[in-house]
Amino acid sequence: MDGRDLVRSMKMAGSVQGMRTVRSAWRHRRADARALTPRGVERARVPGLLISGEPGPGGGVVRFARSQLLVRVAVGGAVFWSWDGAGPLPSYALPGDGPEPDPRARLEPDANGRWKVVSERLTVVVSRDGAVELRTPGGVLLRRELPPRWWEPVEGGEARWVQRSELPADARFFGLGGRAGGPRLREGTYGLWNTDPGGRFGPGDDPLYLTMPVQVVVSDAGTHLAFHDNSWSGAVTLREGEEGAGSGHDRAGTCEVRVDGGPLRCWVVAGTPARVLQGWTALTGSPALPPSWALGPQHARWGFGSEQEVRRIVAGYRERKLPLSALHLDIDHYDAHQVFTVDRETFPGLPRLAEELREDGVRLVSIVDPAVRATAGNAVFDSGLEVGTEGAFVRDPQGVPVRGEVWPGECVYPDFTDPLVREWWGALYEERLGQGFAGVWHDMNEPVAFSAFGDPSLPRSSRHSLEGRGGDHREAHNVYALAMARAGYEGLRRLRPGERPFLFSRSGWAGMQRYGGTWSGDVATGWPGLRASLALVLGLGLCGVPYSGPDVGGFDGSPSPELYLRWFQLGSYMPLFRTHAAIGAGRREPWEFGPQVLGHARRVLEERERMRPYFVTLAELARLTGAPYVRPVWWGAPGDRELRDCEDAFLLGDALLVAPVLEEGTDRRPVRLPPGRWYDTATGQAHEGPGQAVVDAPLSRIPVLARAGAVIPVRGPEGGVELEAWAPAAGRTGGGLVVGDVGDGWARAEVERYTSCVRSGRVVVERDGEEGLVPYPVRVRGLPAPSQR
Ligand code: MIG
Repeated sequence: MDGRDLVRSMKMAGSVQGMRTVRSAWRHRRADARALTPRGVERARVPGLLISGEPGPGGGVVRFARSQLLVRVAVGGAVFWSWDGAGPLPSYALPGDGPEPDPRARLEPDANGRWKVVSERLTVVVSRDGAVELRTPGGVLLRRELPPRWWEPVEGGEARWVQRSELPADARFFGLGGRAGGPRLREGTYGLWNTDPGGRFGPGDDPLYLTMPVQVVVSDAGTHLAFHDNSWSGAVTLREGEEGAGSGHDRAGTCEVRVDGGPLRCWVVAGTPARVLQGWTALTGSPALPPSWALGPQHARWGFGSEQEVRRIVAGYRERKLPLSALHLDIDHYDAHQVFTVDRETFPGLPRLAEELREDGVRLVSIVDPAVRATAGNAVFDSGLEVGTEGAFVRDPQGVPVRGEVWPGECVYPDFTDPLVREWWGALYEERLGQGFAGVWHDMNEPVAFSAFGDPSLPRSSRHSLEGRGGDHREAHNVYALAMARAGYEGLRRLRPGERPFLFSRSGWAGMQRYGGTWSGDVATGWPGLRASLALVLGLGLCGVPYSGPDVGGFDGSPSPELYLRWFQLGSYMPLFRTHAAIGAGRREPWEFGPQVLGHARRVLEERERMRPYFVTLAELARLTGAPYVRPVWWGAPGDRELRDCEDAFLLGDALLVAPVLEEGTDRRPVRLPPGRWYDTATGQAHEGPGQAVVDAPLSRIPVLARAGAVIPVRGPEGGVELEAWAPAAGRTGGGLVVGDVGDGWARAEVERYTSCVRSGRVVVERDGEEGLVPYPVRVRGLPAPSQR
């Protein structure tokens, strides 16, 4: 037992469920002890010396004494390499068959006994001992993979492996999925095993719900993303390098990926940050476009408890004229916590309630947990037993369904890695739609089995279909939620083909964005939790999952009015803007913190609604290009080291720089500015970047700066779109993109492009094409510089 275990077992001790979690933990431990043979004696292996090279599609194969290396450049520029003959498939990250090899890239010998593959964006150089270098077309080193090392059990079984790499001394690491300690990942070891930390988490907790072996590395040499396509448990150890101040004695940054089994294969995408994310989404799929209402303010609570309470809350928003787009029902509305049921006593007329709210412009969203209570008479359990020849549930090596303790009691777990199970599960969402829900919120899908000690999930020996290949939980665990998301997304599409599904999920893996978004999970209430929630959204966005947001106010306890307000202000610039809290935690409605907070919160909600056209535009751009709505400040200037180290601000699209207040008692704060002129949107004051500015941050607002020249679509006072144009700096031009709101269907809006410039002292906005005519009112902000007037 480690410290976390101890806390967990103390929390549970005494209750009936506590007793059961102790029993369940022992049962899972025994199951693994029986089924998973200890690794015993292992033999280490390295590739050995290079023997020959053989060109093939997009690159070729380099043979070594004890392994072989496949290098393949894909169309689009991503580079794939693997050891021991692994190909890109099968993969849960890639939709379909993955990209085709680029026929122009070819393996060739170089003068020094090495082999190389030259492509447009990357040159791969393979040395005689099996080190693999990735260089820019100009020859600058981005990453050097040292020869890998395997440990193979002499008695047979999966080989573990480790891959060490060296990175430029100035490199900074980001990503690895959702990490509370980010956004910049400092020296440390980050687990690769989706985990419910239990109850709540802070910046020191790792791993969390949504891990992925995706690292984004930024250095003077360039930006790249490396993805080790392997879902087994593992860990990544990072160490930033150190520069020898011109002495020539730089210490390289290092990265070590250790995995407990499965293929050693990697994709690398390089270029500007925008190119990297575009390449990554080309590889793993476009982000699902949320329906427009999912870009409005949302509210949730574990424990609304009854229809009356739901009505009271929604009326509270209406009476105070606070915009609200969606309300979420948590597990307390289920009958005895069983998924796809409704407690008829407390929620007797859910479809009617949903309809009423709908008329008020409020959608209902339902939580969906994967675990199914294992009792005959529970319709979901009964129908699951009939799926295929062996039923829908994950089984142990003897073929008996694996049980775990979750909210409904003793449960079984659908095996979402089986296509038949996905189809069955997807069809169950019909019940949710029938109850009037407009979207779903996947929870507990790491998956969780309450456990007094050890891993709070399924035994690693549990069997999974893995698309018919067969395998165990060691391989399936990290893709469990991804496969559940696929089941839900495809089910909703089949059931309601005319509407874009709204789905977000606590756990997931590389490629998650194809089906929906995610959220912070149970972020601890407190100032560190506020910071962690920004880290999560930034990191996930860089891993290709653009739609996410925190539990505004934090999950547990009661935030101070100040903390609540600062969280509310930050959350309002995140794609998913949702207040939420645990059962028993304090309230999170904006009017529960006194009249002053209510007044400021109303302004925040109104501003979010005013910004809706911009969010709609950012959502479509994320779908098209993979660029997240919320971006690190170095997005457009990765060569600026100060920006790389800035963790307390972010860009919202190209136009806005948001500098949230992350500390108590602040009314002014410094902001690190990217190059160019930035206007404080509240005061209109101009600041010149790159550099630092100090801006006002009174309780009523957080600083938001607009890039000079930006053209931003906003909602006008009459409800239609208008363009907010910020004066370009002297001698400069600017612009912006606008994507219309097509509602909740599949129609595609055109991407309109606008430019801004100053002519005879006036700011002029024109549309590209259409003879320059702008179909919206334009409001100019920020004054042209005196020299231009
Ligand atoms: O074990 O459904 O992260 O948002 O309110 C807790 C109850 C289960 C965890 C989720 C949280 C949700 C809660 N769930």
